[in-house]
Amino acid sequence: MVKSRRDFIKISALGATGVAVGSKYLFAENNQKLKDTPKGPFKLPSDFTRTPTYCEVCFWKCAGWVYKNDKGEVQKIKGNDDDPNSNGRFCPRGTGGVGMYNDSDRLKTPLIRVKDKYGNQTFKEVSWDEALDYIAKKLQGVIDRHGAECIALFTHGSGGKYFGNLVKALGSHNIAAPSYAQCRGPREVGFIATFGDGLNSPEPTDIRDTKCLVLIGSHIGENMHNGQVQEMSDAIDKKATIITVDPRYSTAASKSKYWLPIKPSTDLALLLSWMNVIIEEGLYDKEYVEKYTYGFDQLKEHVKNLTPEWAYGITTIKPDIIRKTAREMGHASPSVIIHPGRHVTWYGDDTQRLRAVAILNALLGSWGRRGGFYIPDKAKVPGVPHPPYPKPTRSWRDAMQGKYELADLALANGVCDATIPDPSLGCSIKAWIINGTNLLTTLPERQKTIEAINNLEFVAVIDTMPMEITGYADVVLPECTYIERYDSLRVTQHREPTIALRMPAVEPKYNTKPAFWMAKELAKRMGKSDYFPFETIEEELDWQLKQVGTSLEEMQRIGVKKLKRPYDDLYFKDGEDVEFNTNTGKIELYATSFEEYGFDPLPKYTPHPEPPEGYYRLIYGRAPMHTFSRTINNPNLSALKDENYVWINPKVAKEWGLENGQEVYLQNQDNVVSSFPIKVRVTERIRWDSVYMVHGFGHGDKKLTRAYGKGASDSELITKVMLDPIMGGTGMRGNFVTFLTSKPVKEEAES
Ligand SMILES: Nc1nc2c(c(=O)[nH]1)N[C@H]1C(S)=C(S)[C@@H](COP(=O)(O)OP(=O)(O)OC[C@H]3O[C@@H](n4cnc5c(=O)[nH]c(N)nc54)[C@H](O)[C@@H]3O)O[C@H]1N2
Ligand SMILES: Nc1nc2c(c(=O)[nH]1)N[C@H]1C(S)=C(S)[C@@H](COP(=O)(O)OP(=O)(O)OC[C@H]3O[C@@H](n4cnc5c(=O)[nH]c(N)nc54)[C@H](O)[C@@H]3O)O[C@H]1N2
Ligand code: SF4
Ligand SMILES: [Mo]
Repeated sequence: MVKSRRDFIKISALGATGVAVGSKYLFAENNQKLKDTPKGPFKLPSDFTRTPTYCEVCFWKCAGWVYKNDKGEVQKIKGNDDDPNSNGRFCPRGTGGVGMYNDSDRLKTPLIRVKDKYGNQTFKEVSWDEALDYIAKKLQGVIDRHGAECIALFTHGSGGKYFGNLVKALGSHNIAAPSYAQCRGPREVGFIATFGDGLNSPEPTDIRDTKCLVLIGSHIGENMHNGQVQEMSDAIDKKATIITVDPRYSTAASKSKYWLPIKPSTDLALLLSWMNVIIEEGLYDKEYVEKYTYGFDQLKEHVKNLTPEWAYGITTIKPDIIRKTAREMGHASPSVIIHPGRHVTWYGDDTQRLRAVAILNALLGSWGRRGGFYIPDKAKVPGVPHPPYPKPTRSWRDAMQGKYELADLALANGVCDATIPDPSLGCSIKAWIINGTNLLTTLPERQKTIEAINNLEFVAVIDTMPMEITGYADVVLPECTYIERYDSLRVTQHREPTIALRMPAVEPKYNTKPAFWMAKELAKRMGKSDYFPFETIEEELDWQLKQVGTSLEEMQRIGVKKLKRPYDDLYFKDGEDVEFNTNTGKIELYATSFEEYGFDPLPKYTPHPEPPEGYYRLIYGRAPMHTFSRTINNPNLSALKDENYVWINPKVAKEWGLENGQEVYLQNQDNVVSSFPIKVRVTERIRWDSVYMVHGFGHGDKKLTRAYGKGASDSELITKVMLDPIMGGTGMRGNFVTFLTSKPVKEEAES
């Protein structure tokens, strides 16, 4: 096996020595006076105290400080200046995170279902002991009857680490997050096939020093991933060329030299024609391609006829613009980034589209180069010692019948499939633990998710809010918010490795608890205490931190610890020999691993279904002040935006007689009608063949007093997926909608 360059990077050495402290770390004693610490850009009263945290509003995981007044009340959350993910500044959602703590609709105490099995939140309030005993008994029952392999965990968020430890200790490896097969999975697989390395998070895009940034869908500015938004703004100040490819005039498009309003679903044709121009006009980085890549001749032959004129007929982008933008990239090379995007599960051929993105970056020599992609580094913090996990004999993969072997993480949709009984496969999954993921709005094909749930013997949900998913739980465990708890250390990659601490600023409100405590209590009840060797999370964190030369006491004071990179190796050095973690040890323009598995080693364009007459493609994205469905009820953030709109081109609006602000219901190709109406926004900023809406709205639970019935849910209308044959991702942009000016009578009679 050929080693990747990153394998040679040694464990980061920490300078500081640990300060020994006792085993109790009560947060109240560790608050510091603001006057002892550096001041931020604006002044807070000097009797304010602060405690470190990292943000849980999205998964960029910015590190910051929670400030309290002299009465001990939370007042403000701000970034930590030493944190590379935030550079001391939080985005609007992170600042509004305090609303999550203050939300009066929060889950307040453990709940056990009392009647009508699924969908409705009919629960009785119970004590923690009752809830935990009940879960332990139910899980043990599943293990006794079917084996531990019939337990699955869905998770998105910090507590997943502790529930993951529990589930693995019980003997199951069915642990899936929607941030893979519903998000960045195809990108990781496409880049691993090309460079031998994925991108992970935060993506190592060297945006601040780039000369040319190409955004294909990635709507940075609405997608508020913090450091990347800041770097794009720096790049614009430094006169970088921005090229945005999007059927919608996004915020990023408005900052761009070129906006390419592509016909949706045709990006792969554009990417291939860019390769054609870059190769034909000799704009590629010849030395780099010669030294580091494999398969250039095959690629050249493959794109020979895929000219801008060919692509024009498919994408509607003029040949002249395709050539001009290709030359912009060529002239900026190697300080150019064809941005890989993040939510890339669009049309089912997503891994191949992302392969094309990776190939283009390789041709332009941007991987490992300043202004392209830097080589990230990450602190090596040892895990807690525990006995080996039992080896499962089965997993969700058995239900895939040999498909998706290139998926490097579990598929949330795969776990769902493995829950729907199939007699040919033996046992299906029988119990779900769901932590911090609102599966009904997160997974497409809601009917399938419900069908899977209906086949389960037991569902436990750990959440902070009464969301759609808690309605399907047998037991609901209320987690305290991130402002009220410790969690595992934040260890993310960046230009410099860092460690960040989250600690409680205040005691948990209501009868809520942190995930560490819940998982440990369940482990105790199920005879798995050995897997949680520390009595408290403070002891566990302190032990871990001491292994790397710091301590909980130091981290409580500084929040973020910056480590030194062991070598000066942020970029490849001129002429340096590099081995890549691929079969050939080279950057594979021609993917031998795909060939091995029977997939096209070079990406091919194939057309996708078009909307039927009177229907429009449903596309979706982000609003700067919201994260998925989790923030819609947040009092601070719903005050900024409490409903979404459906963007419609004026030509289409005229045809349908629709006006700005008018309410419509959306009906999709499978006759599914949105539960709630959505207001029309007539705008030239969207192509005539598509409509656009922000994801996360249209909540159907009345317990969410601010979010209930506001706007419409894209998730409900995504009843059809285009599966990625390579890694099983769920392409979600092949759904088409039409407009109804009133709700169909039949639907009303049912509700
Ligand atoms: N404010 C905020 N920021 C977030 C998040 C959030 O919830 N809120 N979530 C974070 C997460 S987890 C992710 S994965 C990212 C997602 O953010 P990105 O990876 O940037 O998302 P995209 O899938 O690119 O989708 C949005 C854009 O794609 C365009 N689009 C639709 N169809 C097509 C097409 O066929 N071709 C092209 N070229 N463009 C198309 C849409 O018009 C829209 O502008 O955002 C992250 N940042
Ligand atoms: N239709 C459609 N589907 C999508 C997307 C889309 O744009 N459109 N985007 C996809 C992408 S890119 C991603 S990454 C995923 C995101 O998927 P998810 O992360 O599942 O998104 P949310 O809908 O925000 O659900 C989060 C849940 O976690 C709960 N929660 C919040 N904080 C905490 C906490 O501290 N502890 C616990 N225990 N629970 C907490 C919230 O109340 C909520 O129920 O969705 C994917 N699915
Ligand atoms: S980008 Fe915003 S929401 Fe996401 S972690 Fe950072 S501050 Fe929080
Ligand atoms: Mo995502």
